[in-house]
Amino acid sequence: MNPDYLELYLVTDRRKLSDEEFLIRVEQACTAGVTVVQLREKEVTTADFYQLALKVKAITDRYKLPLIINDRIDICLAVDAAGVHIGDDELPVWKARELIGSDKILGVSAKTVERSLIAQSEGANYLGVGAIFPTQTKESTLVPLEEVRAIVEQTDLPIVAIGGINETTIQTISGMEVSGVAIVSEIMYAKSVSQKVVDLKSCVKKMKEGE
Ligand code: TZP
Repeated sequence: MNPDYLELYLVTDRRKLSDEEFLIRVEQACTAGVTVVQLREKEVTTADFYQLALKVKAITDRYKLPLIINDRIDICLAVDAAGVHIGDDELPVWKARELIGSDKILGVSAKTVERSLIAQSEGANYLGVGAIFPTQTKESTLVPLEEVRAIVEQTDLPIVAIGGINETTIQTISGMEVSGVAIVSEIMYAKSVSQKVVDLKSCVKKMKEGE
């Protein structure tokens, strides 16, 4: 996959929003320049997830952005999303790859070099590494920055850093050679989603230039 798509990776969260407000915010983020959207839904029926995925896909299609579905391979296939992102406690990576086929994007969460190398050998296209900073969004142990560095050095896959990323914390990973950052709350619950995306994009640019 083209690692440029990982630059500013929006992971959605709908818990504090009405459906209407949620879709407006996703669309604002797409207009302002996120490079990929992951639909992440935890407490939802399959029927509702499917309907929501169709609506979000209509938005990402308009902006020619890839839509990645968190965990649910069935939903990914049902709406013909660009790919799926799986965590530690999901199917083995090779089985997920077998199910989605060779054309779809497979993202895998990894906290260690060991898990990253397995994901790489079993068919992942990119790694989501985190949480690298404390976050309220998900209960997650922190991945030390030395481990992030080791994963970057020892794998050939593009890496997206996740967890507690904002305009300040992003400076800490400057020059680390990650392909991008994945963000939930800082974008989804921003006062102005558009302005936040514009500001974060300029931070990501600096991060990639090592400033
Ligand atoms: N995986 C690791 S941390 C995290 C996920 C989904 C949540 C990141 O959320 P936020 O709000 O950007 O800190």
